[in-house]
Amino acid sequence: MKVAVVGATGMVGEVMLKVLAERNFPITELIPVASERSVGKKLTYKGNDYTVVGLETAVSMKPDIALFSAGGDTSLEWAPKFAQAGTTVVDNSSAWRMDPTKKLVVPEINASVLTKDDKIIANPNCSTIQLVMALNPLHKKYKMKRVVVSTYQSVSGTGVKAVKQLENEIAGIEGEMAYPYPIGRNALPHCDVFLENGYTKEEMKLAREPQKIMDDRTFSVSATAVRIPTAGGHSESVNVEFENDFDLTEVRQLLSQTPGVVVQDDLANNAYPMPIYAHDKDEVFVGRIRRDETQPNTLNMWIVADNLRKGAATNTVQIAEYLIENNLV
Ligand code: A2P
Ligand code: 11C
Repeated sequence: MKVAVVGATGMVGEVMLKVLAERNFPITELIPVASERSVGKKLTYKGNDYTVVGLETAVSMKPDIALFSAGGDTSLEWAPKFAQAGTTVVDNSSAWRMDPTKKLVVPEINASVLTKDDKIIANPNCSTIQLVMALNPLHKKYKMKRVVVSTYQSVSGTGVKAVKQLENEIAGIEGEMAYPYPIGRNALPHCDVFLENGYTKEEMKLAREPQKIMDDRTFSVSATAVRIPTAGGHSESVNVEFENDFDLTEVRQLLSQTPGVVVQDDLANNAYPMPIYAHDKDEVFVGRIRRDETQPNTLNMWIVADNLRKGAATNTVQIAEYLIENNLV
């Protein structure tokens, strides 16, 4: 496969290259793509040097697959141009996720919706992916009515500038600010931009994307998204009300049997998911599984995953793997 990585010099792009190499993705030709600023720069993949090219050049090279993570505007403008040239695009931005003509895919849940005609495929938001990975098996068994989620999100979700801001604050150095306030020793109830309804865009991604991925509008999700001074992954406190009652042992069993999910829930040994464990791993970690004692059929849990891996790069690469395995490119 001739594979373009658009945004190869960015935070997610770098992890994409790492994940492609780790998983031995069948690449015959790698095309690293970034902005004009980076054209000519060298990148290393599996010990070989590659030169970064611009978008125009990349389209003309007609890759089989293009993995995009260069921001929504780049995706809106360039994904259709690649698609027109015959390339299948898997896009990690928010540009196409809610477009009714585009599929929004977490392979463990709904890869079967993909066909040869899908030329632009959307990768969900990082905080959505880890949430639905844990919700899906429980929904199938007990049928969800309502989910209330509060997130504790890593600065790596904002990008290099935010990681640098946190590092600078820890080191006591003044520098550029990615956020309107300090992030060290702070918590910002503000991920992505504010919308007219008073929610942030990140909160609305959490409210809408799960219904599309799980192809079910009978449940609702209410979200509060918060940025905290951590770097390794996003955490989520999740309260789920089901139509049917559940058994906690069975819940743990269902989650343990779900590919890509790891239950970390041993209170006697202080074992629960944390970003420092989830960092650099592909799995979604679930713990603090307990009954909400204030109302029937309701569960509380804590979900953590590396937002740059399963939340972004790994999920994108898994979609591409599915396309190849099923002769859809
Ligand atoms: P560049 O490094 O040349 O700016 P991050 O999210 O970590 O900031 O990374 C964004 C990625 O998207 C980088 O690889 C960046 O390239 C790339 N990118 C940003 N804007 C464009 C653009 N207009 N065209 C192509 N690539 C872009
Ligand atoms: C965050 N979820 O951590 C974001 C990052 O819609 O793909 C990714 C933004 C997106 O703030």
